[in-house]
Amino acid sequence: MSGFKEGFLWGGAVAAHQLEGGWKEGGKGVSIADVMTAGAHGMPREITDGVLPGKNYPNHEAIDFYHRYKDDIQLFAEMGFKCFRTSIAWARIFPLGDELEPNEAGLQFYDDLFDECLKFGIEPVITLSHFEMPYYLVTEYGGWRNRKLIDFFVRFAQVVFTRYQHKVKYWMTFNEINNQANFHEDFAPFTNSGLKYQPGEDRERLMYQAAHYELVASALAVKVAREINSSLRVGCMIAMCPIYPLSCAPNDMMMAMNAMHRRYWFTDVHVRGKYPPHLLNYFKRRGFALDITADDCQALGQGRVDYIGFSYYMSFATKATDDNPQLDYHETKSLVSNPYVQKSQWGWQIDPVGLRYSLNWFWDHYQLPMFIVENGFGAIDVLENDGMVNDQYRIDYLSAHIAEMKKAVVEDGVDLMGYTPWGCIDLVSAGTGEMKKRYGFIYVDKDNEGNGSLARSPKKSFTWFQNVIASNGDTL
Ligand code: P53
Repeated sequence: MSGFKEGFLWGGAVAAHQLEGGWKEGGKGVSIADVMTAGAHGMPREITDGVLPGKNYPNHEAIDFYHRYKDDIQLFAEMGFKCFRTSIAWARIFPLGDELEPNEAGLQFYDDLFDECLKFGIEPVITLSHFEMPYYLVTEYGGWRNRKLIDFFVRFAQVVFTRYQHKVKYWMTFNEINNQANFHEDFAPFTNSGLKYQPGEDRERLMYQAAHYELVASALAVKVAREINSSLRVGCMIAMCPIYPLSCAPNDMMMAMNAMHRRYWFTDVHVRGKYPPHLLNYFKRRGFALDITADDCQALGQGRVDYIGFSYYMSFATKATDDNPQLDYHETKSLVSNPYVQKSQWGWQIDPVGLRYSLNWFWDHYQLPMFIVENGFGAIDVLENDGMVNDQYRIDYLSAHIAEMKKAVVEDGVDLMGYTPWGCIDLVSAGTGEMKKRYGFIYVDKDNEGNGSLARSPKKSFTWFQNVIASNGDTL
């Protein structure tokens, strides 16, 4: 007996822009993912002003799931998936984002996709906004700095909840909404919120304002979902990288606590429906006068989420320094290397125990059911002459994480709904735009430059994960 619930949601996770391709098919509008070039570790993706000639935009074709989803879902079914997490590309449904009427061809595509999943008993788990808002909302409205986005998002949510209510039960609003705690770099503010900064703008204040509008939009979406169909379950989606103190020096401990405050207050608002006092105090200390109305606060209170979806890849560590007497967290300066853990080739710290810690941290704080909707190991795979990828390193990573997840469930008693490893089929990396940072159980023949036949082939981990699911987590 493994200890995982009956009906535990084993599956895999992807996001529309990272695998669909078909960037102009079926009336789809340009999304923010369509204006990001390919980068590499240490070389950020470029965010261009529209789609420019001569640049490599890896998401335009991605792995062509748009045309190949039937074959891919068949492979997921072979692995025994109980669920499949993907996102709805907002720009397929509202190509510009501010239309009053949705695009029927886009809606039809997801009807067909969900039907194909359900045919195999695979339950779709859907993120509404996963780094792919319509680009027009950036150029015309300035992205989520604009309160009008709330209405556009809620309309989108209402349309898809209504349309798919009998096909999709589990939803999430904003993918990794807290990534933008790193507002120092250009990536997360753009992918989370469609923010591009003018010189001299206060990035931090703007991040809090955009996040506030998103949290209100999320809460209103939760409310709308309940009105449409009370059996729908809507969660938040948090990027969980727990932040440890580098030592037991008291100031290191304080620094770690402050860092956790800055990265995870988003969860407080989603779950408790109000801002934590530490953050309101921080706004005061920094002199941030934000546009937060009484109606907003009421909406937050009425749209509390049903569960906590989160991704877990790595833990972080931090320490106090003399030049930071207030122990304020700065995501690009305050993080230090943890000497007790290994790193991936992209510098991500490998820490299975951190997953058990994270599950307990969420459980202590919120006592809501949890869903691990991403976890995985981005690595360079080698296709052998016999067509096999011997990705034992991926099996080692995932089995160590599942073992810790099991301890959290069996020994610690957390309430866990499911586990969907990231990039169950190789896809375009969000962070770098590379193909060679692979996560899949299924290899896709395509390289960073866009060459390859796009043929699919199961890796060694495919059979391994099949056995994990078949044994409900007993056979690791
Ligand atoms: P890639 C940063 C830290 C943790 C998760 O990431 C992150 C990021 C952003 O790169 O993103 C999530 O592809 C995200 C997925 C993404 C996946 O993790 O950079 O939800 O879209 O692909 C893995 O290796």
